[in-house]
Amino acid sequence: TELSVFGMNRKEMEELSLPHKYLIGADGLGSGKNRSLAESECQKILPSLEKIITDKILSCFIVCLGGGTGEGCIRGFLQKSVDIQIKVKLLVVTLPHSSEGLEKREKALLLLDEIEKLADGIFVVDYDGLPCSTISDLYNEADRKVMGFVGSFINMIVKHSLICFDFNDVRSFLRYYSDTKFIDYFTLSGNINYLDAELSDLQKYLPTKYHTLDDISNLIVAIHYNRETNDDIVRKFLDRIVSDGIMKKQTKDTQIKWTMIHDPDMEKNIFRIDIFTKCN
Ligand SMILES: Nc1nc2c(ncn2[C@@H]2O[C@H](COP(=O)(O)OP(=O)(O)OP(=O)(O)O)[C@@H](O)[C@H]2O)c(=O)[nH]1
Ligand SMILES: [Mg+2]
Repeated sequence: TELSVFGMNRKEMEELSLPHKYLIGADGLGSGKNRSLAESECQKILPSLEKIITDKILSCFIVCLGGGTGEGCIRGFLQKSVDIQIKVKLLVVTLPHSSEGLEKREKALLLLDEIEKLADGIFVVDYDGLPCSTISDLYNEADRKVMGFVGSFINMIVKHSLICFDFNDVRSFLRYYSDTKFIDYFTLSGNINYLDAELSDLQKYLPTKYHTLDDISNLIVAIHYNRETNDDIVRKFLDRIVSDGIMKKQTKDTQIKWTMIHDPDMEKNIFRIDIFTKCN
């Protein structure tokens, strides 16, 4: 995997200790909150983007909507990846908080609507839905959510999985049996007893604002654990949580895929369950 960052503000970019940084625009002074300036400057960086993504099977674009640079560039970036036929184009966006201005939010939602068709899967972090009392708490929580989702989704593809689960499973999760491109995600970790109790009420974790358990078309369950975990415990986990727990709760039309991933940094006998869903 490779992480690249694009921006128009030289000072902000200098603060990032990352190897692959691309400055958009000649002066490095930012967009001046001007989306159309960013849009035209963005055209000049597209050859660099093409070089980065051209041999990749998946491209994930992360953008905070609400300002000039991100909003001005995201359409051009996605269009380029459509043009060069990237197999999976994932889009992660944050939506500005109402307190930043209702007009800003409206503009961001409108843009999201317009670029939806260019992506294969979309994960949204809506700042209005985060229970935080200060802006810096909000940004930290949003950062955590973005990193959690992206880390978990990409790991599913790049890490060796113990069950026959591969890139095409992810692709079919994104493409089929669903009318929407929007992905929901939640994660839980703990020992068997904790997970057993929590998962008895799956509904509690699914954002009911968007859907209920009945209209879920598609579900991926990624289980992370340390393979040093006692075999009996793994067996008990699979019987109780996977066979009886999660699987039994799906409706008959739900497509479910699951995978198990070894994580040497995890404590023994602890499991982490990441659940990705899409709805009808
Ligand atoms: N998670 C997170 N979100 C941020 C942070 N800073 C800003 N945001 C959000 O990102 C949105 C866009 O940031 P801006 O700086 O306005 O936009 P930009 O894309 O950098 O473009 P410019 O207008 O050129 O600065 C804001 O409206 C905030 O909602 C941060 O540090 N963390
Ligand atoms: Mg900015």
